[in-house]
Amino acid sequence: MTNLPASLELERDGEIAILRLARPAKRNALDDGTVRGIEHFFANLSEDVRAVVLSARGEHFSAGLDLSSLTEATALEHVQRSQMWYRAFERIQFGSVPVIAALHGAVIGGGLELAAAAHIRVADATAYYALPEGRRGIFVGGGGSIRISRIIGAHRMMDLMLTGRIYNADEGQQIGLSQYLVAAGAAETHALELARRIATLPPLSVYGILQVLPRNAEADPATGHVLENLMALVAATDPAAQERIAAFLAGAGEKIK
Ligand code: 1HE
Repeated sequence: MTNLPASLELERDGEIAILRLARPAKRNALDDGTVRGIEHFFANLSEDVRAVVLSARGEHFSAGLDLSSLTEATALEHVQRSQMWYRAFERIQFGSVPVIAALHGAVIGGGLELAAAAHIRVADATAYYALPEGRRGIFVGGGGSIRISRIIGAHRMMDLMLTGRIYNADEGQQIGLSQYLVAAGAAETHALELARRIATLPPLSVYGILQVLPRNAEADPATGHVLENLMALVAATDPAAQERIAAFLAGAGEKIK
């Protein structure tokens, strides 16, 4: 893919794309060019990409919003920046492929908002999480009040923002900020292993999991049941599902254990 800013680095590993934040001298602080680049990348994914690993160069995943961008912006420019962050992160969350974030070191502010847009988060033992926005006199602006509060609960998010509390990697794992916790330095490798496994899923299953499931989690049960039912019907009649079920019944399919 062309048109990525220097702060982003792309690598391909078969059907997996690895997108890395690549501005370690600034602790991968997210400036406008980087967020625009993330939006562009996810909006223009090649059709042969089946999963994305979102990782970072250097000691830290991301120190959050590039604070230098706040110094001379008007209110309108702030609103426009937030709109850009929303577009970029929605592209991740509601795009066509699963995104696995590989976290290490600082996962702070907008960096945590970015990670929260991914479907799976793998953290290594060096990861830590903070939302210093409150203490800097600002507020989250990358959808964090929606995504992060849904992952850890609004009361925990309030604590992070009011007190400047830092969760270490173990604590982050306990409250669901990460779904996998691995040894220091192993997050990207583990994320890649998961991505390879995910890449073998039939596309209609992936569609249901990425598009229907999160919307149903917010839906009223009556609507949710109808949508679930329709999705189940569409997936089950797909040849990919029929082949897998037939293979299992013939003793040749994948076993759970
Ligand atoms: C930055 C940023 C940044 C580092 N914006 N330039 N985020 C924060 O409040 C976190 C701010 N950063 C830190 O607390 C620390 O940098 C770290 C704990 C992440 C890492 O510490 P350290 O000692 O390894 O690095 P450093 O010496 O603090 O920073 C190295 C350089 O990166 C330095 O620049 P230099 O030119 O002097 O070398 C820092 O200025 C620069 N740097 N972090 C700009 N964030 C959509 S709304 C979301 C709102 C938020 O994200 S608020 C949270 C902002």
